[in-house]
Amino acid sequence: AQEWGTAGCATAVAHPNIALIKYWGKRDEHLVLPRVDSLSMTLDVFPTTTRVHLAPEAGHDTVVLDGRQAEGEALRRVVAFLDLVRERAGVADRAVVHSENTVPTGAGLASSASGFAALAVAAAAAYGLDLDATALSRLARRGSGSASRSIFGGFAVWHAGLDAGSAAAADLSSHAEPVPAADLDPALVVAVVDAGPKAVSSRVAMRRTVDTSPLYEPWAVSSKDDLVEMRAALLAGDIEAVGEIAERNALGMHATMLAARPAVRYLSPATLTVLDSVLRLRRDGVPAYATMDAGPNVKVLCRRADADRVAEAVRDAAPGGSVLVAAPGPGARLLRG
Ligand code: 2P0
Repeated sequence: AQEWGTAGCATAVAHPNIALIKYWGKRDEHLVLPRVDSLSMTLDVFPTTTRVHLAPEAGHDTVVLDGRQAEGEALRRVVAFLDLVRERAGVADRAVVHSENTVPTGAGLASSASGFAALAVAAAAAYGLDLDATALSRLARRGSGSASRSIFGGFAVWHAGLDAGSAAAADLSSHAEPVPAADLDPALVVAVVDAGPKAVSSRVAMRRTVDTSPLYEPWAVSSKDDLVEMRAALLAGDIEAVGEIAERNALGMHATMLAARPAVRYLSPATLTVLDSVLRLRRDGVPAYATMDAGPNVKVLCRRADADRVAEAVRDAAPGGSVLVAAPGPGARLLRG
């Protein structure tokens, strides 16, 4: 086994995060600069473990995802990311990357967030870059926007960053950081109603939404207010306010996609059935609030004390799916060995 943090080889683990204020839309595709600030909770489930070791003799990078050699777009994205790390480190060596996901890839459960957060931490260490969490967040962002938030545990806000000035200034200013929160003791009940890959990638969908949806700008504007209110609700430990803001922000994001031309619709009949069950829970006095990402699956925010009841209601609503209960999880970190 390698020593911890030994240059040349490193292994890191990262968890997915679920946005309560969504990232949707880029203002710079190359630098992965978003149009809006976003805020998320990192989960304690579905970690990705990634090992990077340098292969000085090799003429190309090798990327193995869940035991299968990556090709096409998936390979291209990892190689482009490693190129960025190599450029910073001044080391030209190719690498071998092994990554194991425990989340269904492409199902709107943010495997790219845990994936690029783990890759950023492992690759930086393997190439001998000494980066703090802010710099790792900035680096992870270049792989996938939402990965910037998975560098941190618990609640994190990803700053869209400066608009004026140079590209370098914008790049420097766009990273995540932890968000202060009172003890909410939250749970996130994840209802996987469809674990298959999505029809339209979030990258393509957000581009089309920004380019063609008449609802995009109004949502982006209201999202700023949502973020201000969300920060206050987190500080106050007000889970009902946190949930209400998260739910309306997510529904608004989906509205922007539905209004895109052609429409992007990730919500399925099973999604709506689960949303109905969440409404019924609220009518019965259980604070439970839904959020959905670039897929049909539903994540329900509630108090940890109510999680079993919420999970049962969601399971009854979507009998074909799988349901699990997540809690706030840790930030990305290096592993020994
Ligand atoms: C989010 N999503 O805030 C939003 C909500 C999906 C819906 O971040 O193009 O995979 O790699 O920067 O991070 C999914 O987008 O997109 C995402 P890229 P990413 O979690």
